[in-house]
Formats: sequence, C-alpha cells, structure tokens
Amino acid sequence: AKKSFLRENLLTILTVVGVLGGTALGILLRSTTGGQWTKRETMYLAFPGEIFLRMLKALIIPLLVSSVITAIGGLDLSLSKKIAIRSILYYSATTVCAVILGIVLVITIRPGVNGTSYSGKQSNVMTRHVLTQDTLLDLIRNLFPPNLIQACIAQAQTTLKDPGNGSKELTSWDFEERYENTTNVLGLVVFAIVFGISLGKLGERGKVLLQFCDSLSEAMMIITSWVIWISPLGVFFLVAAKVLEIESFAELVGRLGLYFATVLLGLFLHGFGTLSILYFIAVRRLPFKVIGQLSQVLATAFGTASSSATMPITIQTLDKMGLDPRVTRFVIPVGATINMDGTALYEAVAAIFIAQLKGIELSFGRTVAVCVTATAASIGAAGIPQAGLVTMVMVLDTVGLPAEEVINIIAVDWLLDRFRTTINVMCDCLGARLVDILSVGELGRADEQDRLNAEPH
Ligand code: DAS
Repeated sequence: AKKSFLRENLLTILTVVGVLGGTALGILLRSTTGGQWTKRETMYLAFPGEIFLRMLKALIIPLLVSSVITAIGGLDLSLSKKIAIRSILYYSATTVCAVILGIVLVITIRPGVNGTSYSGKQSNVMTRHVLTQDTLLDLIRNLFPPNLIQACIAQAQTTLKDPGNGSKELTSWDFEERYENTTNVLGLVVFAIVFGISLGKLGERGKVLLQFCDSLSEAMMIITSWVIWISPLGVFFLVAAKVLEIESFAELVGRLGLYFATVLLGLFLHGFGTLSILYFIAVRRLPFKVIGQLSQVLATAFGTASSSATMPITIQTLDKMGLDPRVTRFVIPVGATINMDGTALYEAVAAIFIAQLKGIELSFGRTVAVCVTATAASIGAAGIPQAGLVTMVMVLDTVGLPAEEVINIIAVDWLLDRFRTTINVMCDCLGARLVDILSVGELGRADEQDRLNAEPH
C-alpha cells in the first residue's frame, strides 16, 4: 500500500518539493550574491520554467474551446442548462462572499491607516484615468468578439505576455496592453457555449463536429499528461527566479507587511472557511478530502500564477478523481475565466488599503460600490499572471483614485498573485466537485451514486 501511495503521488510530491526547493534556492542565491542579480541572469534562471509555462499555454485555447463545446454539445440542453445554472450560482455566491470577507478584514485591520504611501517617483504606469463605466462596457463588449481569430491571437499574446519582471516599474504599455487583453478569453468561452448549444440542436448532423471537438479535447489531455511531468522542474525554476526578484524583504515586511497579511488571512479564511461552509450546506460533506487530492494542481497554480495555464492539469486531475468529464469540461474552463474568488477578495482589500494610505474614508455606499466593481473586475481578469493587478484599476476608480496608485502595492503583487491564483483554482475545483455531486442523478451515474453514499457524511 505504501509503495502504491508513493507511486500514485510521486508527481505531486515532486511538484510540491519543486515549489519549496525553488523558494529555498532563491533565498540561498539572494543571500550568497547579496541579491545583486541582473534581469538577464534571472531570466536565464527562470528559463526552464518559462519553457514549461509556454507548453501549458499552448494548450489553453484548443483545450478551452474544444472542452466547452464538447461539454455543452454532449449534454441534452436541459441538463447542460442545469449544470450551467448550478455553476453560475456557485461562482456568484463564492465570489460575493470573498469580496465581503475581504472588505470586512481590511476595514477591521485597517492596514493602510497611518501607512506611508509610495512617495517615490510615480512610474509611467497607465496614465489614462480608467472610468468604471468605461471598463464595465469593455467587459460586456469583450463577451462578443467580432472576430474569433483576432480574439484567439490576442488571448495567445496575453497569456504569453507574462510580466516577468514583477518589478515596481511596470511600464504603461504593459498596463495598456494587458488591460486591453485581459478579457479576450471571455469572448471565446461565450462563443464556445453558444456553438456547443447549436451543435447539440443539430442532432445527428452535429455529431461530426462534436466528435472532432471531443477528439481535440482528449488529444490536448494526452499532451497534458506528458507536459505534467515537467511541472516539478518548471515550478522549481519559476519560483527560484521570482524569489530573486523581491526588491526588498524590508518593504515586503515593513510598509506592506500588514496589507500582505490581511490578504493572506482573507484568502485562507475564504479557502478553508467560507468555501467549506458553502460546500457543506450544498452537499452535507466537508471538502478537505477533495482538497487533499488537489495538491498537484494547487502547487502548479502557485508556481505558474496562472489559472489558465494550470487548467489542463486541473482537468486531468479531476478526471483521475472520477468526476464526470461533461461537468469538468464546462465548469473548469468557465471557472478559470470568470470565477476568481482570490482575485475578487484581493482587489477589494488592495483598493481600500490604498484609499486608507491616502486618508480616504469610504462611505457605506462607496463600500458597496467596491463590492460590485471588485466582483466585476475579477470576472474581467483573465487567468494570467497579475491580471488582477490590471483590472483593479476599476476598483481604484470606485474609491476615487487614479490607476497609477497601484504603484503602492506592485512590489508584493507577484507573490500575492501566487496565493490568490491557488485559491482561484481551488474554488473552481470544489465547484466542479459540487456540481458533479449535485448532478450525479441526472448524469445517470449509478456507480458514482453508490460511491457517494458510501462516503462518510
Ligand atoms: N493570476 C491570476 C490567475 O491566474 C489571478 C490574478 O491575477 O489575480 O488566476
């Protein structure tokens, strides 16, 4: 039994060791070289990790589009409607809970009160003052891509444009560029859902295309099973390079320490508190056993800081756990795109933290507005590194602050990004498991029903 446990979990153990080893190597290199690493040296160190990331990213669009089409087209409309409604309800409930928790914490702990705001030279971060209504219109506009090829190209560019530097001086092109592209994949998901429904309606005549999409999705999963073996090495080098880039531990612990702790506390309470309560209310079970089986996925999410890049591994892991593919191939691609609880919580905390730094007291009305815009901003953020930092400009606008105020929190964003991405992915997986359990009857999986009944309640 011990041997099979080791064989069964070898890759997971190696990936977690990869994250821990990368952190240790980064800290060792910093202390031995005094942290004087040039950007080029850091890039060389991250190189194996970057190759790993690029392999995963190449899978995102074909896997995302083919999986959603197959999932929707493969179910009769009434069942896919039920699965979609259960998923959307779960996404909305968990995201709103995350934002409210974040706001309660930041208003209680007040990390920014009497804090010193970043008085250094303002970097030329996006100077365009982003008005919330413009951004909300952008969000809705992106749901309907006029040109699918252009949307795919933009999305591919976005996922490849990992900010990499994570430094204070994100340039304005970076913000503008990323801002324009952060929501492109939404359009692809919407199109895939609509196309899946139309193929389902075609009946027999739609079978050929559905079969094509199903084979494409499965082929992507096979490639994933090859790429997944590189993840220990990939996350090792990605994390090591990132630790080297910490501008100053002093800043990390000092000025931003309490803010950092507030976000981490919120993510932890949401991930292991709120989600467990909601999960228990829905299916009378606690999710800890499921979370325990997700360590490979969560370690990859932490290492890559990208829900989308982790998605192929997420789907493969949930398949291994016995979830119905028709559920995972809808809930995960859609969830990785629009269900980002960690990001929603973070954006609410960060915006109010900066407002506190500036001595701005929020009225109740403004606080409610922050709830709404933080939720919308998390939906708009793509599953790519530091997407949450970019769409946060919307929440800043709600508290009356210009976009460039993000400069106050950029120094630690790349690290917080890893934690919030891990929570984003964990929430998507619990959602898939929840919808799977709730739909087991309609999915006609008596075997699963027996297994569930046998599980301790
Ligand atoms: N890194 C994003 C993700 O992949 C989250 C974020 O930027 O907030 O989920």
